[in-house]
Amino acid sequence: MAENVAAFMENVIAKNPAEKEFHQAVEEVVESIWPVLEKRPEYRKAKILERSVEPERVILFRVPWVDDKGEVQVNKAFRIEMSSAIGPYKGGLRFHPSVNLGILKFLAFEQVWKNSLTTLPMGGGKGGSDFDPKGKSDLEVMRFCQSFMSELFRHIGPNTDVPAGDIGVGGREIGFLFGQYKKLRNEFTGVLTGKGLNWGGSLIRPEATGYGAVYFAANMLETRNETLEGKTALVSGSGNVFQYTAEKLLDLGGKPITASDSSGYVYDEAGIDREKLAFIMELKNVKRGRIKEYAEKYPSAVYTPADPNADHNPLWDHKADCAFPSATQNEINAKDAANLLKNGVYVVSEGANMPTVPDGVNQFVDAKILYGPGKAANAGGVAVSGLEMSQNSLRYNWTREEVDQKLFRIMKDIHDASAAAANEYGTPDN
Ligand code: NDP
Ligand code: 2IT
Repeated sequence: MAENVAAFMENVIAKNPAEKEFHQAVEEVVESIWPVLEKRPEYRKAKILERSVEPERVILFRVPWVDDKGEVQVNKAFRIEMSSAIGPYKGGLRFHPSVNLGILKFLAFEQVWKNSLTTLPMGGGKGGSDFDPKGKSDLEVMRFCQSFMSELFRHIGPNTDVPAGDIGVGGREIGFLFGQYKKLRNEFTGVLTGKGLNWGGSLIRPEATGYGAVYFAANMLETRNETLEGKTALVSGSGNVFQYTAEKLLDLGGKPITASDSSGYVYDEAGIDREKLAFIMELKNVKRGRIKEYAEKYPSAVYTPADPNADHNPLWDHKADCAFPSATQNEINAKDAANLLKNGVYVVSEGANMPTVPDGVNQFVDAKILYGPGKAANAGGVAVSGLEMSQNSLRYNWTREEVDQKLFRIMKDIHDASAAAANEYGTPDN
């Protein structure tokens, strides 16, 4: 049995070569829970940690589909069923060309811990494909989703495994997937979350991850008797998590000043107000355009194209109070973290999964800023997915206010439980 974190990680790396994001996610968790294991030898004896890094099941399948030119395309697809210890496997689907086994295993592993933090009865899983929805027509996306579900349907179910959205999978994709599942099984059931309202979806699910990340930041600020009123925020991404982070920041008197996509970012010193946010929502959700168009529409904004050879991301190099990384993993490197601290940022609430490299996390912790790691700060999305499952089981719909209040309460409880654990294990204020 491994005697320490380094020995445990050596084994994980040897058994799972070439899965660097998975190694990173596991090491972060193992480091932070090692003090608990030292106090609870029965967990070590039962090899809880060793079990937690091996998925219960991995499904790997091909997705053939026909593009608009009549050509056959073939994609790789996966579902990682990581843990069903406390409920059905639960977690999103990611459609992005970078998707591979290691990335989905990191996400599935993190999902297990995140889902347990919500206190709702959900195990953990993640899936997806290297399919790139960008530039595809609605009909191409539909044909891909139907073919994807033609295999996945036999592995999932409302009491077995309940997928949802993630990068590249939003309401449109969930609709196509749900329709195909319903057809193949002849069953109208809560097998996916993030569904449209007419198909058993929950109010506030689209908003939940972004709202939750902002509620988590507000909870952290409250420990210093502060609020988000008047605070400026660097926010990355321009998809689901970005949009509702920006909306809730505006609700609470904050001022988002950046937005990005994989091509570049915009800096708008005047602030992204409600009208500008509505423009981004239309641009990204309907027109499926690029964030550059924001700077063409609003002269107060400056657009900077992404430079793949740069050693840092200039989005994180502006004066601000808060940062909400909401795009993807490892988007804040060590230099970015140093820039954030240099520019006065003292609240970091992670909407994305694992957006900060380990060196960056250490810098935040050492600087004693208010830092909310993804598994806690972005649990609002899956929490409302859990509430969508409850409503589906009840065959009943709660109001916006009811769901929002439950989300607010869950985020506060996660914050308070994390703070209490930090106190108990000798790192108060962490
Ligand atoms: P979306 O697909 O809606 O938006 C993703 C945004 O991030 C887009 O602006 C996209 O730009 C940008 N992005 C994606 N990949 C990269 C990359 N490699 N480099 C630079 N920019 C990139 O996804 P979500 O908003 O749903 O997800 C964002 C993050 O939040 C992810 O880390 C996801 O795992 C996490 N998350 C999502 C939850 C949810 O409920 N949706 C819940 C919890 C966490 P482009 O369009 O150019 O690719
Ligand atoms: O990373 C995540 O928590 C999500 N993409 C949401 C998962 C879910 O099942 O709602």
